[in-house]
Amino acid sequence: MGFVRSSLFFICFFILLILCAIEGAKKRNVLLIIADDAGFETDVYNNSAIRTPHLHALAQRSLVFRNAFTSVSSCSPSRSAILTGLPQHQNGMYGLHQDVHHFNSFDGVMSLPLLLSQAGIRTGIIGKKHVGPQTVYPFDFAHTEENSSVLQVGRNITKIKLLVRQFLQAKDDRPFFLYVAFHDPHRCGHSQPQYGVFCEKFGNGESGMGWIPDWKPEHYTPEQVQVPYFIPDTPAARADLAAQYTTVSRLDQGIGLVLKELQDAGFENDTLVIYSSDNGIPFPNGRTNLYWSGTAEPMLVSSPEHPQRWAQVSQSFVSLLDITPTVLDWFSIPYPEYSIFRTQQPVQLSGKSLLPALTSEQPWSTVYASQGHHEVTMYYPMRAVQQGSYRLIHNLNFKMPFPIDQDFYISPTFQDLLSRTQSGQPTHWFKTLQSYYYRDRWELYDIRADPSEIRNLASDPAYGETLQHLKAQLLKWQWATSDPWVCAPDGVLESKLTPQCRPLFNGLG
Ligand SMILES: [Ca+2]
Repeated sequence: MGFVRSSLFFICFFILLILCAIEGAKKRNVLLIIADDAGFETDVYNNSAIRTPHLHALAQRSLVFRNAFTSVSSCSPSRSAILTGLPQHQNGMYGLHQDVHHFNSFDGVMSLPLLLSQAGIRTGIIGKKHVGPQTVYPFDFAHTEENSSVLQVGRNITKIKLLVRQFLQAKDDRPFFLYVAFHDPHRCGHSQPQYGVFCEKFGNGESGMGWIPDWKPEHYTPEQVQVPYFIPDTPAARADLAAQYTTVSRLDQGIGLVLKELQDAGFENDTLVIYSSDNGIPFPNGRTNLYWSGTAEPMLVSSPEHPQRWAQVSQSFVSLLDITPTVLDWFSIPYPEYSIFRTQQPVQLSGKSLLPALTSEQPWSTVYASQGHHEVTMYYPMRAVQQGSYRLIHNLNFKMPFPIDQDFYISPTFQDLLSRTQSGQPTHWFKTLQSYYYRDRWELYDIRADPSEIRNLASDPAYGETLQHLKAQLLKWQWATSDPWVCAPDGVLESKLTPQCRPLFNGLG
C-alpha cells in the first residue's frame, strides 16, 4: 500500500514537474520594436534637446548598448538581416523590396519567423514589412503595407495600439514573437509631401492632416535641435531636424502605447523587449553609408528576468545580426543545419546571442557590415569591419561616384547642400560633395582619435599592420558568410570544387 502511495506521489510529482516545464516554456515571449531610420534623437543617448519619455522609461528597464550597429544601412537589406541573422549578400536581399527594385531573399533561407513558427511560437508583425518572399517571411498575424496603408499601420499610433491589443488578446496559448515595425521617423517628402518632410503633420488634427487621438505632437524650433557633426549646420538642415524631432515624438509615444498594451495584457514580466532601428538617419553621411554615422544604431534590450543591469550602458559591440541568435536563445531553439544552395557550405550565424550581456559586460569588440544596393540603380558594394577603435571600409567599386537615393535627394538638407555647392557659398558641412562622391578603395579610421572619420589612415605606413589585420578579418568573415563578392574587385571567384579567387590583373590587386 505504502509502495503504491509513494509511486502515486512520484507520478503526481513528475506530472507537476512536466506541467511546470510547459508553463515555464509558455512564459517567454518577444516584442521586437524596430524604428525606421531612427538614430540617437533621444535623451537615452544624451540628446538633451529632444523629449522621449517613453524611450527613457524603457531604458530604465533595459541594458542600453552604446556600440550597436546595423550590418547594412538600407531598409529592406537591414530588415532581412534582422529577421535572418544573415548579411544581405548571404540572404539575397541586396536592395529595396518594393516596386521596381523587387529584391527578395533566397527561397531557401530559414528566417526567424519560419523557425519560430516551426517551434510552435505564434508570430505577428504590425507595420512596415518590406521584405520577401512571403514563403521566407511568414507571420501568423500580419498588418503591413502588403494589406494596409503603411501610414496607418506604421505611423498611426492609435491604430498600432489597437492592433497590438488584438494580437495580445487572441485566445492562443502559444508563446509569441511580435514584431512592431514603426514607419516613423522615416522621411515623407518623396512619398507623401502633403504631410511634411518627415510626415510630422500626419494625424496632428489640422485641416487635411487627419487625427491620431493618442498623439500629442511635440514641436521644436530650428534653434533648439542638436546638429550632429555629419550634418551641415544650416537653417535648412535645422528645420529638417526639427521636423524629424516632431515625428520622433510620435514614435516615442507609440512605443509607450505598445508597452502599455503589453503590460495591460499581463505579459510585461515574461517578454523580452528589443528596440532598435534599421539604418542610419536620412542625412548626408547617414543612411546608405557604412560610416559610423550610417551604421550606429540605438539598441535597448529589456529582459524581465535580468534586472541586474537595467538602466546600465554597455560598451560591448553588438550588431543587428545578433537579433536572430538572441531571440532563438531566449526561446531555446537551435539553429538548423542546412545550406541555402546545394553547392554551398552549411549556413552558420555569424552573430551571437546578447543574453549573456544582460548579466555581465562582454568582451565583444568586432562588428561587420555589407552593403550592395539601396535602390536598384544604386549599386555601390561596400564591406566593412569595426574592431575596437578602428573601422575599415572596402569600397569595391570605388571609381564610381557614390549614389544618392530619391528620397534623400529631394530633402531640404541635400537640396541646400547642392545649391550652396553650385553657387560657391559656404556649405557648413564637414566634407565636400566631391569627397563624398569619390572615395578611396580602402578607408581606415581611428574612431577614438577621429570620431568624424575624416583622416583616412589606409595609406599611412604607421597603420600598415592594423590595415592588414582588419583586411584579413574582413576577408575571413566574407568567406564564412559565402560572400559572392569576396574576390572583387581584382579577382573572380571560381567556386566549383575548391572556391578560390582567380586574378584579373586589372591593376587593383
Ligand atoms: Ca529604413
